[in-house]
Amino acid sequence: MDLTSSPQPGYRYRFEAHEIDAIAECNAAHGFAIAIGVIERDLVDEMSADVRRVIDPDGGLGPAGSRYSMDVVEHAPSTWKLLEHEPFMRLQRRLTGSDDLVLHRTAAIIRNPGSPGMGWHTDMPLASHPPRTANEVLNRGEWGNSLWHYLTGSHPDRGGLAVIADSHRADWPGPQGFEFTPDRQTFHRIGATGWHLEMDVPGMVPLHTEPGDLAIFAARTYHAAFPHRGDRPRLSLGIGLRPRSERFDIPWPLPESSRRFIAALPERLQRFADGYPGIVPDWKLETAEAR
Ligand SMILES: O=C(O)CCC(=O)C(=O)O
Repeated sequence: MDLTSSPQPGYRYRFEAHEIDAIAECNAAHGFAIAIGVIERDLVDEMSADVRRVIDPDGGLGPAGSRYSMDVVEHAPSTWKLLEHEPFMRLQRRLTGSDDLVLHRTAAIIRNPGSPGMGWHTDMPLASHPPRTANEVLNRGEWGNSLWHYLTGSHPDRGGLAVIADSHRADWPGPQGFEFTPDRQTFHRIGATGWHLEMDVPGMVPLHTEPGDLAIFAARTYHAAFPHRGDRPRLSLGIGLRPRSERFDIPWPLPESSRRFIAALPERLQRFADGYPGIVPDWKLETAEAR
């Protein structure tokens, strides 16, 4: 199958940035949507420069390499502009159903040409109680929609994102012919093990976006990234907010970098940092309990 031309669902999932009700309804019904032209080119360029500076300051990430920042908002002042960017915040408010939002989780990724992509998974697997990892701590709420800026665009031949339509439902049975791992983080062909790395699974929708568009998917939606067969680094950036009304206990002391970020954030944006958890990526419940 030619995955770059792809099967398409029989409904519209690409919308102009102002069609916020349609975007929210598509995301609620099918677990994903694309918002076109949310961010202006100047801001895309500024955020791209910040992502490069934060993740790969000396350009040392080698061929086929991938690298993440798990706290990009703390180090990338251009991303603070999103907090007062009305088209972006209008979407965030509509998707979370709240007018009073707090910064929750941010990430950025650089994938170099030749990188193998990422297998199918959900960011919200079945969680243990109490949460045992930083991921389980942060990815717990139904409000946790992902809004990703693919700053260099999302294209199936250049490491772009794909989702599985309707996989956001708690009772989604998985693709036909596959079975879930015990925590449902991923699935594999019946009889196989590990993460399923091939992109071609029933319900797969490759997302085509241009710089300035947003790729949106719901908390449980299964997604994957294509291998990068292009010739330039792929940059992406996700900024997640949560409704302030969501009770949220932070099990780690606020990291020093988070404190510095909060101190540097302008007064008018301070409300977004009140309740920001930062992240301690290698936090583990068992280590915390043993202390
Ligand atoms: O690289 C991508 O576009 C996908 C990344 C991803 O799925 C993740 O970090 O959970």
